[in-house]
This record gives sequence, C-alpha cells and structure tokens, in this order.
Amino acid sequence: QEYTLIKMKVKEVPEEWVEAVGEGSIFLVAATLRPETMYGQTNCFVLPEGEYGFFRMRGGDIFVCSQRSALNMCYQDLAASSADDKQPVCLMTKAGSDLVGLPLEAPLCQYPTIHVLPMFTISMQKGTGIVTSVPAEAPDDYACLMDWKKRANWREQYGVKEEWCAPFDVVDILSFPDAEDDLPSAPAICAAMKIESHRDKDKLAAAKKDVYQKGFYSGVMKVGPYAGEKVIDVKAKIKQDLIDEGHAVPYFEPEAKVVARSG
Ligand code: ZZB
Repeated sequence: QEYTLIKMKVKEVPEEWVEAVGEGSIFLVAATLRPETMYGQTNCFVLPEGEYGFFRMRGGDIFVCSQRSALNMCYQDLAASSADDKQPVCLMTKAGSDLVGLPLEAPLCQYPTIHVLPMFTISMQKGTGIVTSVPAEAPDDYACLMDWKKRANWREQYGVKEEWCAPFDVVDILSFPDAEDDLPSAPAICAAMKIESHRDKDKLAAAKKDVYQKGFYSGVMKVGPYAGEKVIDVKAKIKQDLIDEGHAVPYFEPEAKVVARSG
C-alpha cells in the first residue's frame, strides 16, 4: 500500500524536548491516501494511550510516529538507522496524551495553526499511528472533531482545551457537480446515518467506504491551484507538489499479514 506521509511541523517545541532530541525540526507525520484533501485539515489526531517515538531521519528532521512505522522508514531509507542492526534511532518516546494540544503547521492547511486532539479508534498497526483530520471528507474525522466540540465532559477528562477544537470549522474542499447534493460528504453522511460519536465504529466504516468512492470518482477541487479540476486527474500532481516542496514523502506499508489471534 502506498501512502503519502504528510509532515506537520511542531510550532512550539517544549524546552525539555530540545534537550532530549537535539537539533532538527520536529514533525508529526500522518499517512494518507488522500493528499488532495490536505486543504481541508482542521487538526491532527493521536491515540492517547499510544506510544510514539521521536525518530531521526536521514535529512536531519525528527519524525514523531509509531515504532513500527519508523522501522518501515528505515527499510525505505528514510529514517537514520544504527549501522549494525538497521533499527531506527529513537531519541525520546511520549504517550499520545502528552502530544495533545501541540500547535502544528500543516501543509496546504487553511488554518495557520492546528492542534493535536485525541482519537480513541486509531490503530497503532496502521500508518504512523498519527492521523491528519479532514472533517469535510472523512466521516471518522468529522465525528471525532464534533465529539471534542460538543462534549465538555470529555474535554475535561482528557485535558482538551476548547480553543483547540471550537474555532475549527469544517473546510469545504470538494464539489460534486454530478451528485444530487453538493454538500461536504462527511457531515452529510454522519447526519444521515445518525452517527453520534466517533466510537460508532461499524457505522463509520460503512460511511468511509461510501465517501471514498464519491470523493475519488465524482469530486472536483474547490480550492488551490487545481480548483475546477477532477480529483481523479489531479491527485497525483498534488502529491508530487507536496513532495517537491518538502512537505511530504512517499511511504510504503507492507501488505497486512494475517495474524493468528489467541483468546
Ligand atoms: C486524510 C484523509 C482525508 C483520510 C479524507 C481519509 C479521508 P484505509 O483506507 O483504511 O487505509 N488513517 C491513517 N492511519 C490511521 C490509523 N492508524 N488509524 C486510523 N485511521 C488511520 O484508511 C486510510 C485513511 O485512514 C487515511 O487517509 C487516514 O485518514 C486514516 F477525506 O487521511 B486519511 C473517506 C476517507 N476520507
């Protein structure tokens, strides 16, 4: 599976982190199949109980991601590795909960600063364990952003400040000239399916499938230099532009293995 890794730069690096990791810009990196949607980012998600490492890349940058994805990055010659055993160089680890609230600068994003929020349904076995949020076109992201906007008790429990979610409205990025309605896909499908929370996993899986199809085959860009062009025609160009500008790198995931389960 070929993903695009989106580099979201940490805008204010805590003093202790600098001491622990040394020189280099720090990026939270999210694996996506939808680089054309990056105009619609409103925040970033991490798994609160997930473990994230700070890994040295060959060019000197520091990427924050799961250990598993860092190992893949070593094999893809992205991450620096110890000479003897091809293991990624981990400078520090943090729980996802320690990353919540961080201010980030994300490529193509309409908001100059976005924040890290918790998402309970992230798999640490997929991508980097970090997810960039596009609530217009990703039902999971819409449901999760709404959870943080609506639920003061969750915010209190997880230390989420209102200013990290409340000001971030859905950014409408695609139009669907051939569809019956021309609304951003994810909010409409979440309303139609009465999805109450991002923990509604089964409904969200069905919604995601629908929205993927719609976005890819009928979407037309509303924003950016390719406005008016079809997603299907410009997806690869937008990806290449991001890579050429140093905001993204290609990232490959080995095919998921069938794992024997016990218990
Ligand atoms: C931005 C984006 C915009 C995404 C969109 C989707 C959509 P797939 O198809 O199952 O491989 N994602 C990435 N890593 C994880 C993870 N570890 N746990 C949970 N979700 C993850 O899913 C790939 C997509 O799932 C990625 O693409 C990412 O969200 C999320 F408009 O990035 B995407 C209809 C979906 N729309």
